Amino acid sequence: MENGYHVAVVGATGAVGTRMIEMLEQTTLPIKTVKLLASKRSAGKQLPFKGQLLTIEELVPESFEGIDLALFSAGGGISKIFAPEAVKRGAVVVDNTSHFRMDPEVPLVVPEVNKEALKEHKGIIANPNCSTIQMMVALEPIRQASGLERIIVSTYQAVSGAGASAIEELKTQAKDYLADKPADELTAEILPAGGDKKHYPIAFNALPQIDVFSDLDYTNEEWKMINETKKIMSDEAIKVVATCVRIPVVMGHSESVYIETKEETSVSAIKDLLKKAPGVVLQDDPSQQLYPQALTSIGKKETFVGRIRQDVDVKNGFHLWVVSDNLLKGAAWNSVQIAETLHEMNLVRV
Ligand code: NAP
Ligand code: 12T
Repeated sequence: MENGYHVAVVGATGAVGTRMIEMLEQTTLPIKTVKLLASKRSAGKQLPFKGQLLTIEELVPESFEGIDLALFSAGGGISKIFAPEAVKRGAVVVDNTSHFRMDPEVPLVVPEVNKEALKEHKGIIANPNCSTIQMMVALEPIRQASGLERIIVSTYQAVSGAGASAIEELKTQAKDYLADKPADELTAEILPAGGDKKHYPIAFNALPQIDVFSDLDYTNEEWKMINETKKIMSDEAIKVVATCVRIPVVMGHSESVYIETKEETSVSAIKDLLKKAPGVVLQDDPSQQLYPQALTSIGKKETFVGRIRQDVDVKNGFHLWVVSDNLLKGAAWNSVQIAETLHEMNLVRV
């Protein structure tokens, strides 16, 4: 790096990519140039960056000549092919897709939790799943203080996690429904999962399927939460189970999280921990009806935690409500924060 990095954003026109550009406008990272990459369809279009218009280029292997840092968010298939091409040309890759996450050679990082894992990188660092990230930020301080025996999580996920076209699908269905179109005539082509056989309306609905079905009738999104938690917390023994549900919210994932700690603790001890925890904002005052909400999380980098209660039967059992902007801490901000952390640790090198 000579007084600034040459940065590339892959998938710059997408729901995540556009928020990455916004995070790069705000970052403390020294940046010399930004290159925006997408498909042929977008080549030649322009997007603003710090008051200038940058022209989008078609992604090709040579796009990475002279690039120091590449942020990928254009789908797993694109990362599989092009992340190694970027590394070959000397770039460090932060990948937002699920493609490399469980590769033992690839660190899976939430900076508040396991930034030390960055030291082992061999060119590619994986950004965890959005639902996993916010849960890790909320639970790591509790794990450090009291240990974690098990986690049972149910998610209430926004459509923006499934991309810009899923946001459009919800808006169109909502408009049609409010214009008295019968529910069974709403057009559904994307959700619950782009690659699956059947599609159902998300407007005025709740769909207990995110990504496709896999082993034991859990969905891939549920397996991601299970497997990524064990990897990030470096604890294969931690019991984790998830039910992932899509709801008709545009932005902000909400989660009902039940935990059992290894050691005895209390609601007030947990609240004290979370008040000081990095990346966490405690919003917990039932007397004022204060609790985290998807709408108020939009545009914020933090993870919001509230509704903290002791279980009524299990001594070491606690319930929490955890909310974050899925496109920021869940994707774009965590990636740029990883890049900032790599810079601070002098690790922006292959
Ligand atoms: P999106 O809104 O559909 O955007 C997709 C982006 O990928 C667009 O910029 C698109 O460019 C680009 N792209 C598609 N095909 C391409 C190709 N052949 N070559 C180059 N670029 C191509 O999707 P999104 O929500 O931003 O998500 C993108 C990816 O990020 C997802 O597939 C997922 O793997 C990952 N993601 C991760 C998380 C997380 O939990 N951390 C959350 C959401 C998404 P065009 O405009 O030119 O088509
Ligand atoms: N299917 O990067 O649909 O693992 O909300 C993130 C979000 C996959 C991922 C979603 C998904 C990922 C979604």
